[in-house]
This record gives sequence, C-alpha cells and structure tokens, in this order.
Amino acid sequence: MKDFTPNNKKTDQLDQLSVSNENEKLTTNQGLKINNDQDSLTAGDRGPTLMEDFIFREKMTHFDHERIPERVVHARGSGAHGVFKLTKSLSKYTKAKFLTDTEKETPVFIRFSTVAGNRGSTDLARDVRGFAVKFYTDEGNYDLVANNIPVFFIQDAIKFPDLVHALKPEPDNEIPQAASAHDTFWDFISLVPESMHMIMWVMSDRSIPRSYRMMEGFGVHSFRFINDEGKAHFVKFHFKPRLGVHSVAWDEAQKISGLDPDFHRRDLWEAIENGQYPEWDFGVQVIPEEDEDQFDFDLLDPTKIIPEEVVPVELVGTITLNKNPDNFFCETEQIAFHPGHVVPGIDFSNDPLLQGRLFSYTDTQLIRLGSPNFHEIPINRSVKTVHNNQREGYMRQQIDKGKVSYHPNSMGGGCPFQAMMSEGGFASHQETVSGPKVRRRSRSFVDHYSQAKLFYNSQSEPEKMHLQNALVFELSKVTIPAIRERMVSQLAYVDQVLAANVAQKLGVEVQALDMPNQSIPADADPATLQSEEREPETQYSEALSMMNTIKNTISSRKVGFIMANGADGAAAKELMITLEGKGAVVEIIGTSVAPITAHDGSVLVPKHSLTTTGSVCFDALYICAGEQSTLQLMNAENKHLVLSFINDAYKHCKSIYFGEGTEAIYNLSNPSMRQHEDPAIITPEDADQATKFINAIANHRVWDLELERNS
Ligand code: HDD
Repeated sequence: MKDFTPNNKKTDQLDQLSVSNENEKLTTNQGLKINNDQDSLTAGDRGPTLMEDFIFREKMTHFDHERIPERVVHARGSGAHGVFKLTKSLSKYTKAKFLTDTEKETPVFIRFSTVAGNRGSTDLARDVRGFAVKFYTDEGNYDLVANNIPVFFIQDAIKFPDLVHALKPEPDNEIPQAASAHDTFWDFISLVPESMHMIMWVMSDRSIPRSYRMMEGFGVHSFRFINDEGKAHFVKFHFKPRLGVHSVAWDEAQKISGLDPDFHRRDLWEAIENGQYPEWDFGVQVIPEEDEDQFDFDLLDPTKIIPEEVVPVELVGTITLNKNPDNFFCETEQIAFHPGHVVPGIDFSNDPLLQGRLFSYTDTQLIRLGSPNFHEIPINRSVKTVHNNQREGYMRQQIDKGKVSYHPNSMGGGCPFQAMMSEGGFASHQETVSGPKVRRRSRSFVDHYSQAKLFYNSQSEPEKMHLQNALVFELSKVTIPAIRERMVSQLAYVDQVLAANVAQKLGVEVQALDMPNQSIPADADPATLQSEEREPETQYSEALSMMNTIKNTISSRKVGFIMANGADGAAAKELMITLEGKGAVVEIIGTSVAPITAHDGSVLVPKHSLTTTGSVCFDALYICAGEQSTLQLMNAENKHLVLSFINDAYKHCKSIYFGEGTEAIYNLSNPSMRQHEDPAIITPEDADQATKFINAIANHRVWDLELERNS
C-alpha cells in the first residue's frame, strides 16, 4: 500500500521529474527510437563488431560510468521520504519558520546508515547508525546530520581522518569489512581516552538495533537557536521512536548478516509499503546562553550528553516516514547532507567537531557527486527556487536567463536582491569571539570518564553483560597484547569490575595507565594538566537504559508461523487475525515454499521455507497446532531445522508459542525451557494464550532470563 502524502512539495517536485516507461518505445539518450537492442552491429552474421555502432557505444559507455564513489563513511544506508509536523511552537527560542508555525508540514527525507562498512556490507554490523534528516523547509533546506548515539569518539574534527583510518579495514589486506573488531581500531581507541564515553555506547546494544524504526536519533552537538529578538539559546536535538528502542542479540546480528544482510533496509521498506509508517517524536533540550557554564562538563564538548534528568527533552513535533524512494540511486545514494545547511533561527556553536564538519561535508560531495552543482540533483533541490549568480560547472541544470551574473548590477535591475533579516535573510549570530590563536584542547574538555561511568551505571544487568561480552568479543580479535592491556586499563577508569572481567577473558592484567594523553600537546605545562574531573550532577539516568523503553506495542513485529501439511488451519487463522489486528506481520514458514493443505482442507501459502530463513529474522514464533503437522516437522528431513529455529529463538530470549498437538516438538526443544518459569514460552496448558503471546512480543525479549535460557 503506497501513500503519496498530499501537499508534499518535495515528492510533488520529484514526481514532476520522474519518468515512466509504460507503453513507451526504447530510445537512445538522444531520443532516437531503437529498433534492435539484442544484437551489436557486425560485419556479417559472424563478423567483427563495427566501430560505427553508436547505439552499442552509448549504452556501454553509460554502463562503464554507472558507479560513483561511495561515501567515505556511512556508505551503507537506506532512506525514505516523510513529513515533519510541529505540535508546539518554539517561537520563544527560534525564528525558524518550520519550528514556529504549527500549521506547517515540512517534507523530509531521512537516510539511515552504518559507518564503517562499504556500500554492499551487512546492515547488522556492530556500529554507530547515521540518522541524517533533510528538512525541505520553505526557507531552504535544513540538514540535521545526526547519529543514533548522542556523543562522538573524538572532540576535535582534526582527528576524524585518524579515527576513520583506524576503523576502516586495515590497509594492507582490507580486512575486516564493516567491523571494529581489529587491531588498528582498538590501537587508536586505547590511546584516545576521550573516546571512552562513546565506546560505552558503541559496545552497548544500541549498536545492533532491531530496526532503523526502533532507534533514537541525536544531533550530538550543542547548536544554537536564535529568536526574533536575536537572543540565542543552546539546543540539543532528539528523535524518539514511537515503537521504543530495541536491539537484537549479537549472536542474532551475526546470523542475520548471513541470512539477510539487507535486514534493516528490507524492514524499513516493508514497513512503509505495508502502511506501518515509522514515527519519531522530535524533541529539544534548550539551555539559555547565560547558563552555558552551569554544567559539570563543557556544552561544546561532543563527548558529553546533557542528562535528561538535568534538562528534560521537550517534545515539540513528530516525524513520519510515509513514502519509499522510487529509485534508490537517484534519491538515497545521491542525497547530500551537510550540517552547514541551516535556516534563519538555527546557528552553530563553537564545538570543534562541529566546526570541522562544516568544512568536510561540501568538500566530500564535490568528489562524490562530481560537481559544485550537486544541489541541482532532484533529491537535493530545495523546494524554493534558487536565485543567485553562481554559474556553470559540470552538469549544470538550471538555465539562467540574461547577461547578468554578478552583484551589484544595474543591468539586471539589481536582481537578485539581498534579503533583509525581516525578509528571511540569513545573518550569523553575532557572538563575540576573541582570544589568542592556539592549537590546544580546552581544559574544560579533560574529563573523559565521568559520563562513561554514568552510562555504564545506568544500564540494567543484562545490558551490562552484553556490553562486557561485546568488549570481550572485540578485544579478543585484537592480536597485539599491549593494545588489549591498554584497553582494560582504560576500562578500569570506568568500572573496575567490568575491567577485571574483560581482562580475565583476555588473559591480561589491569595495570595503572602510563601513557601519553594524545589530546594534550607534548610541550604543555604539567602544572596545568591536573584532572578537571568533577562529580557529575547525576550518577544514574533512566533514559540511558533501553530497559526503560516503550514496550506496549507489537505493531510491525514479525511473527513466524512454522507449519506443515495437516496443521490446524482454523487455529492458525484465528491467531493470525488477532496478531494482525494489533499490527503484527505474520509470515508462514513451511517445510518448503509449496502450498500447505491444512487439516480442514484450507490452503496456506508459505513465504519462506525452513532453509530460506531463520528464527533470527523474526520477533516471535508460533509452532502451529496440529498433530499431523507436528509429525512432518519432526521427520528426519525437518527435525533438526525446526529444533534449530526454536532453540535459537529461545536462546535469543524471544517468545515461542507452542500450539495444541506440538508436544513432540516442545519436548525435544532445549530442556531448560521446561525447567524455568518463563512468561514468553506459551504452551497449551496456559490460560489466555494469545494475550500472553501478545504481551511477550510487546516486551520484545526476556533479557532478564538470558542466563537461565542459555544455561
Ligand atoms: Fe559525518 C557522513 C553523522 C562527525 C565527515 N556523517 C555522515 C553521515 C552521518 C554523519 C549521519 C551520513 C549522511 C548521509 O546519510 O549521507 N558525522 C556524523 C555525526 C558526527 C559526525 C553525528 C559527529 C557528531 N563527520 C564527522 C566529522 C567529520 C565528518 C567530525 C569530518 C570532519 N561525515 C563526514 C563526511 C561524510 C559524513 C566525510 C561522508 C559522506 C558525506 O559526508 O556526505 O563528510
């Protein structure tokens, strides 16, 4: 079901430029109708191809040039169109029209991405996710180039190439793809203590999301809001998913990477095609400029959050994604974001990471998209027509009329005119800036551990365990003992027990750190380098744990029905209707994809067979009622496949519902299933089975029972 949002200026603009081939004749790029596209022009039936074959040469030349350089980071991604609706005016803080007029709906395009992997890499890498939003506002494009983690690895953009070189596959053998579990990454991290807060997030389950639709988005930096009076406030941006924040288990992530490396891309596409539009609340944390120094950290430091307990997030709007792109390359690949694409009412702060980003993004588009005219690619065009004196360059689209391409001019009547601020002309915030030219980190950026501790201490026990296991996994892949040692010594500054546990699994000792702090210049005066660590205002933040997320919906959750011929069709259909009524998506998994004849003679068509998918691709399983079906599922050919489905789902803490007559399967499944009280395992003995199943799916997983389930 495709919904074309009414009054979406951006999708209307794209529709006008899109071409359908329906009932059309094949042509060359010059519009010449082609009579034969099957054979080259040759000298005789068996002779050589003729140089003259301009149709062949045009087609082949275009093909040879089809690829463009992928993004240097965030190459792997997927996106969709949508709309931003403001629910509460922010006119007190900003004059940006799309944030003040609650009547206005602003078209958006969001591109989600991983960071490390190439364009064809798996969606399920353990990695930060990009969450880049382009707002096509009436005052010009505004890009909020965000991530699903609210802090960053480094404090100064000059370190970005180093970080990315360390993270990317190692240059001698280009191994590993889309993974941080290797020597160079951890070598760099172990020498850059400012990364420790981000490392806590990246090693947590946040970096293996269940879906793009179940991720938070964060603008990371403190930006500035400027209101009509010219008064500035600092602001941090947030997106909060209506479906809650959920993740998969690391074992699942690895298996999904094999079974369906497009898992997140497919999930986003299918949800939108099914009309289950992903939604986020949009929120802001606003801080008056005069309160800039009120925190135990520097607002300009991108390795710090403002805990929600200290400054609450005010929800002021919603973003809904409601239309898939028509063409992946033209829209998702060619979209070009830039944190410097702002509108009046939004301005920058002096965060040194943000300042560097303001240079990097346009520069990268020039090499990636090949021309300063990248803004003319349809997905990048603003909904407002562009009027200026910039001319020519590769692939220029806009045809500017007249002789005048300079300002001031009299020959063009002075056009285009500069806009006054009252007419929406952008003027930078008049911040007073002074000081000596220095190349050094501010002392207010020195505390690298307090918020790493805050994050770790705010996690639930299962989350702490996952984080620890992630560190053990990653550092076990590091081959150089000294790097492992430096890392566990870093961890000891966050949590002694965590460091000791990781060290034990790695076979190294936690030692006192004796290493240069890379962010401090070699010739700095030691007297000025005493730690500025201050106790944080809060030791625990509920918002940081995914345990406290929304768990009241099964909307768009995928439930696999495993069945074979002779299944209880009526029971399956009844449960299917109940689940679909609550928004879940049911897919039938057969012993093959051949239609299944149920006990009552009805026919059900499987979408998958036991060999084309795995339980990791589903949120829950229903083992269909019916003794005949059970017999087939337990025959020599299918038994190990069915049991591996169930045992994997069990291990990954999902809900499994055993229908009437499936005891033979239940009894052969993981024995621990029959030994523990478990709200997510539903058997025929249970009362109100469907409700129990629905509650379990809504709760996502029983992470609390992970140890029992894996014992
Ligand atoms: Fe970046 C892409 C987010 C720091 C330089 N970045 C890129 C994308 C996202 C982010 C979501 C993908 C956009 C898309 O989908 O096309 N980047 C961030 C965040 C950062 C950050 C949240 C820290 C708060 N980035 C950062 C720094 C630099 C860059 C410090 C360089 C100084 N980022 C780039 C880039 C990319 C990019 C090289 C690659 C492709 C692109 O820009 O368009 O310019």
